[in-house]
Amino acid sequence: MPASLAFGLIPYALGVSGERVDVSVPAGPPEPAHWAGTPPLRLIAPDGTAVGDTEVGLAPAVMADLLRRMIVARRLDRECIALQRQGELTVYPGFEGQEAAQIGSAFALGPEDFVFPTFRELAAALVRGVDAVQYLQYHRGTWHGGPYDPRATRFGPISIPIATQIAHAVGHALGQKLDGLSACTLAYFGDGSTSEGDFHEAANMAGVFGVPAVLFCQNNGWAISVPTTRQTAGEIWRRAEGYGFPGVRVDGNDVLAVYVATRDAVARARGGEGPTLIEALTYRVGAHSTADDPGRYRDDAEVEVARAFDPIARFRTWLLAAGHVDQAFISSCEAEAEAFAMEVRAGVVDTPAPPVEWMFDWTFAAPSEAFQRMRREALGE
Ligand SMILES: Cc1ncc(C[n+]2csc(CCOP(=O)(O)OP(=O)(O)O)c2C)c(N)n1
Repeated sequence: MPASLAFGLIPYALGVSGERVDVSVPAGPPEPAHWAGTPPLRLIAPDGTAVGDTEVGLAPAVMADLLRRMIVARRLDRECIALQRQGELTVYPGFEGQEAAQIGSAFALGPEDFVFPTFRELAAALVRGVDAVQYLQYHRGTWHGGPYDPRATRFGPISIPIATQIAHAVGHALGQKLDGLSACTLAYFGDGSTSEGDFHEAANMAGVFGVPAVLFCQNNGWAISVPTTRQTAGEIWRRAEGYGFPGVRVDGNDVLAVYVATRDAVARARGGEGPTLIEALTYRVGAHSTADDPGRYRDDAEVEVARAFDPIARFRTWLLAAGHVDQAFISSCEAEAEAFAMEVRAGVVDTPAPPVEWMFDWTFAAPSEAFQRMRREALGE
């Protein structure tokens, strides 16, 4: 029997003469199923030890700030779920487990770059300086897209129709190129979105026109109840080759690796070298949204496997060991996160319902007579 035939979890196989051959893999937890295949770019291993060059051009204080942002974002995410359960938000899609993918990538952008998000990028929005209370008005149902100013923050409106924002991003990037600007446009999307025609059309156009865009896929293992392993038979990052530009696979739970992959892709875009597709391997620890019950389709054991790859624990371990932070710093981050979550909660709860006429006022530039009649009826005029 060839030595390559291992038996389940038994860390040895039988050699050609029947002797035991050690085929145990290096110590470490089993990876989530959708991480199989090509090893991703990784600088820090799940246990917090460096496995790549962690000199990425960020000062220790800046790296500590990345950890702070992840801690603050996670605490707010959990508060948002509590707010929804208490009836203060209508529905909310959590991002727990995806903090490194979002913060590492958004952090690599400059103020002149532009982001086209899905509905799950609150952590990236915070990096861009979007006001959390304003952002959450979308989920409170008091505004269509969050009253933050996409032009000021260079963070576009939340996009619910999956993959549509990729086409918007590519169009925006093409416009920037035609205007002769040296700026990059980044589109976030999930693994499920890559099965949409919009993804193909946008990626194809990005390649043909060589637009300055980063197509950033957070492969979190699930598209509601469809696992990545049933979403696509190939590896997402490899699709870039078919469109004529580079693809990168990165450990999306390694914030430094995500930062480096995105920074390099942004530099390519700004330098006129065209788009890059990044597949960040991550995991959606929570439900798809507060309207979802993952217990209907996914085994809790799978979530436990993924927890061993937690992005915050990993980076915290490495930063502590490197002497870049101490326990007091982490405690201060947690205290800040708590205070911020309470501040955002108060802001959300205090948000008044908008005037009824708003839903009429900003729908049509030239409202029809029938539409104007509806407006008068709704306002009792
Ligand atoms: C065009 C379109 N089809 C279907 C839906 C319903 N829907 C909402 S989220 C989602 C799955 C998205 O999965 P993925 O792209 O992997 O992103 P994730 O939710 O995991 O962040 C679907 C099918 C939608 N919003 N838009």
